[in-house]
Amino acid sequence: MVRAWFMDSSDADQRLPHMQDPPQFVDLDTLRDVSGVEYYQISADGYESNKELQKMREDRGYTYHDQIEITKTKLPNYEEKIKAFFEEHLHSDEEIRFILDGSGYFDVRDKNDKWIRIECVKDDLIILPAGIYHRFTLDTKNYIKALRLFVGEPVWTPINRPADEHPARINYVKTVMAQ
Ligand code: KMT
Ligand code: NI
Repeated sequence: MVRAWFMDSSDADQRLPHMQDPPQFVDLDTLRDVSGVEYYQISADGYESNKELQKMREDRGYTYHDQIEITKTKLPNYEEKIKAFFEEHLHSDEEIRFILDGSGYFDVRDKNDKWIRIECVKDDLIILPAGIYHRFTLDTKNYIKALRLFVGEPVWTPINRPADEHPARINYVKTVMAQ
C-alpha cells in the first residue's frame, strides 16, 4: 500500500524518507484533492493478463508501454538520469508508472507548493497529471522496476521548473489547483 507524507526541509540524502517529526501523512483522497495524483493498486504478478489493467489501458487510451529498470548496470547514463529524475520538472502529458518490483519516491508539489513524498512499491500504479511539478528518487534500497504507460507516442521530455507559462502547466493550474 502506498503511503504519502509532507517532507521535512533537511538537505540530507534524497533517498532517505524525509518525514517530518512527528510524521504528517497524507491519505489518498487528500492527495488527489491537493495534487490531482491518482493511485491504483493492481497485482504486478501476471499483469500482462490482468483485466483491471487491461480495462484501464483501454479506458484511458494507454496504447504504449515499456519497462524501465533503474540500476547502475541496466540503465544507460545512470548517474545523469538519476540526477535528471530528481530535478523539479513537469511534462506535457501524464506520467504513469506501474511498479513491478523494488521501490522509490515520487515527490509532488501540492496546491500550496509543499512537497508531498509518495512511497511507491510493487503493485502500485501512480498517475501524475500533465503539468504537475514533481521529481523522482530511488530510496536506500536502490532498485526499482516499473512499467511506463503512455497515450500514443511517448514524450519523456522533462521541462524543468520554472515552466509556469507551459500550456500543460496553465491547464493544470486551471483544472486541479482551482478545485
Ligand atoms: C521518471 O520519469 O521520473 C522515471 O521514469 C523514473 C521513475 S520510474 C519508476
Ligand atoms: Ni517526470
